[in-house]
Amino acid sequence: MSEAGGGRGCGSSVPQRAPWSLVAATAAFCLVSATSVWTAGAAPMSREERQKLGNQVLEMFDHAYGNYMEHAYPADELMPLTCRGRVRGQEPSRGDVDDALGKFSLTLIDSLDTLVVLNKTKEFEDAVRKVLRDVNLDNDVVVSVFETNIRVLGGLLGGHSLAIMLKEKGEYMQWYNDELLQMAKQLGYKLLPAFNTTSGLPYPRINLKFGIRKPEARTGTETDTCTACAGTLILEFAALSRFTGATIFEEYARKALDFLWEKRQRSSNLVGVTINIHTGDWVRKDSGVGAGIDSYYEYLLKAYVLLGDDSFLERFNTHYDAIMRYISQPPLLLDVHIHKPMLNARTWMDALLAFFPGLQVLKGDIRPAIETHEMLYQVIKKHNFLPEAFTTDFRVHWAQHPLRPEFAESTYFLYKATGDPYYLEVGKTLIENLNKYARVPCGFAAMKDVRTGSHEDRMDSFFLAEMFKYLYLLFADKEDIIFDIEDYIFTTEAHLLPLWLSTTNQSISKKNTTSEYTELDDSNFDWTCPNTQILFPNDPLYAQSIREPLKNVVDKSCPRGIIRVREESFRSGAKPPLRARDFMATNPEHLEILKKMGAASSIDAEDGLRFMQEMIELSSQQQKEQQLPPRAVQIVSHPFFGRVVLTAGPAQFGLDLSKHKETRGFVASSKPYNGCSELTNPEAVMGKIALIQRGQCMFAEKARNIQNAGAIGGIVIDDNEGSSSDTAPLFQMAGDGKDTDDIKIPMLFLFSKEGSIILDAIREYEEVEVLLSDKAKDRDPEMENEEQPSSENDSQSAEQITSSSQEVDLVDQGSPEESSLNSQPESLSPADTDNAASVSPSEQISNPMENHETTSLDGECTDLDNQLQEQSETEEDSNPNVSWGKKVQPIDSILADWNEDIEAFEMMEKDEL
Ligand code: DMJ
Repeated sequence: MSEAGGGRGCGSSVPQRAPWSLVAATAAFCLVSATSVWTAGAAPMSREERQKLGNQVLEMFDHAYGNYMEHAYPADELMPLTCRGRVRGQEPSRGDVDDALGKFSLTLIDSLDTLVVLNKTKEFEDAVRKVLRDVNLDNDVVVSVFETNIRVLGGLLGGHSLAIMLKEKGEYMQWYNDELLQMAKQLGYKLLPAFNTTSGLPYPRINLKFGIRKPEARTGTETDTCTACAGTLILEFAALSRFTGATIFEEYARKALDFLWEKRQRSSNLVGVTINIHTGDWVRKDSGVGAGIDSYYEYLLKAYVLLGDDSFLERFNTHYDAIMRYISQPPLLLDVHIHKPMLNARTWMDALLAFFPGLQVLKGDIRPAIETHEMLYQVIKKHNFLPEAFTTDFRVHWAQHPLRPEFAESTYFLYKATGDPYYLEVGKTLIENLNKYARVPCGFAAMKDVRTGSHEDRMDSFFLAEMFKYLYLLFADKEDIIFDIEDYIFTTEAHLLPLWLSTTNQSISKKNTTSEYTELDDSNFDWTCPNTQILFPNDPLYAQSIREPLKNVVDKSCPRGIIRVREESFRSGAKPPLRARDFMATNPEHLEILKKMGAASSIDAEDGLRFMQEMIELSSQQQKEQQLPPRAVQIVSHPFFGRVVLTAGPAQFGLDLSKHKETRGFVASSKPYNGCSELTNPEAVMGKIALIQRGQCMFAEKARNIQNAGAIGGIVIDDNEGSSSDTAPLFQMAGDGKDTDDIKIPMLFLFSKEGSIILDAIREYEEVEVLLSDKAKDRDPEMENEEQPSSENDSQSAEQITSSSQEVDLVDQGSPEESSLNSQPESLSPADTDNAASVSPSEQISNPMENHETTSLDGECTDLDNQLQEQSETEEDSNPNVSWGKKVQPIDSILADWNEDIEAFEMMEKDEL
């Protein structure tokens, strides 16, 4: 999400609007002046330091954008580990994530207005020319309507908005004649068939060439969409209508919003996560402010700011009231059920909700914004990045982090609102972490696992569209930007739309359906926002005083204290209800409470329902945690210096890297490469980390052979060409069923794609040193200082690796390259038959959770439980509040017993509707 840079505030000239709209638009931005008066609290940051940080952001942007343009363009995205473009269809499918890729040079379009914000006008001019020359919007590819709208339509409109601004200034873009707008219009018409439903809610996907209905379209059978997907169109569609005079776009977007509003749950005023586009029934009835809903709320408030239509404000305020009543449990924001909003639907939060403090700033509700932001910052300090999901007691629930910008966005708006230099320090930390952990020679790589620090070969376009804008703006003074940012509103993808659109082609909105609210009922919300211009100068320590009590909320997390206990319990003085995470099957009192649940009173029944839902949640959480005990292979030699971290699977034998210090050494390929017999090149692997190909014998046997040759560790590389931890689940290498205590060296497993990064590096640099560990270590600053590679050099190196990976040479009999190419024999030898496991690991253990007992031909992949049990026990030790880790069995069996009850509850809930 993003917010209105809006704010024609603080005395700037404002088009005719209702007086309140002024307040909404400027709530955040009138406060900018607070920056200069700040005298207490966090130490102020000097202009020099802010400039230094701003320059650092510019350099980082150059590194990301430059590498995309050099190595990926015209592809949609850069793959920063392999330093090439991601072309849909040419890479293993990643599922829904790929629906953003339409073969339309996504990253370039998404970056257009960032170039202008970052004062790179010349580059902007070049980029616009490239878009006009190269981009085709008519590809036979199925794309997400939501993503195409926010990234591509929004990107073109943002580019157009700033192109006309520059043209008017008279220096740049003098040749520009609305070409980006024409492309935007063309794209708008391509998206319209998606709205051909009785509800007016759009289909989630569309074929850019064939639309929805044509047989060639390969889409149009979907029945559900997410609320954000249907409710995040109005800014782009209305801007398109108002820029072009073609009213149809705004009309369609308004109709979809009207329908969602109609379908809100009337007693809670909340919306669910997914909705049936034909019937309007809620498919998922959980409700929060993060994934699936986030930008629906954002667009209601911003539609009011941009379009000046009061009904959007009333809707937003009605929802906001419900959010603050049910979902907000400061500093947490926890999903609830739309029909039973006192019931939490989850015990974890997702990273997308990090936009919400920014939206609260726009709304003018600063206190909870400060609280939630502070909580999120502490999670970041613990894990370096915000994991995709984390529990209410701040453990990692989903460890990925695709370089999302939401937290930076909220940081920027909080700084604008409070002027508190604390938020500059937060921004500085974000910059440091990005450079330290995500920067790779060819761009910035998403984190595959924040716990290990391993990377994913992915740099999403939103990283350039949003992250760099917010970070740059955070440190910039007004004069650092060539236009007045406050004349624009940010879309959810941080694209800039001019606020003057509110008075252009206004007639469009009048004939639309939205305003059934001619008379506004103003009883359900305040018509005024806290005026922070008055608030902050009077109490410069305001923000700090709100943060103070939360200082240690993550380290000293005590879930019982944080999660809301229903008000009734407090009022009656009764004991708080039993929560699933506290449940112990051996506790007679707990068993007694369980028996009572579902009995007489409705409160008991509600407790019972919640308890069961939490049990399901906890159980799947435990299983999730047991799935993946990843390890890291970090390349530490030149030119990587620890910046490339590969996700590796552990072994059930050999040195346990989670308990011992990491192992560091140069790598050498073993001969034979499969490591299934005594090595013929012991001198080459002696004292090194041996590379061995998967297959043909047991993992343990390979380990023994390389150990006997004097290797200090081993990396087994998958023989299944193209396999990758991006698309296949990691697993543990199992022993051979015998005693494996004799194996003392650490062994890790890499899928083929990650393995080839090391093999390519050897070809390029010969001496390649790696670190095997359970968590990537900080980069080696000494080595880096010795040779600080420029982004150009880095890219060059990475490019060389990439090109060499494409021309595999087969000189050496038994070399890794050869073996890997020949690893799929046409007919299987007896040994091969034994080893039919050299089918893909995903076939062997496509879901480790369900196949704990599966043994491959390698005899390799087995139950993870024991080791993971150990891990979760360790974690429990350090966190006395987490006592459920040892209760896997009881929870499972209780769940089985209760399946019937759950179904009954679900029926009951249905009937109620
Ligand atoms: C962006 O594409 C947009 O902000 C969207 O609304 C949700 N989040 C992603 C980035 O995380």
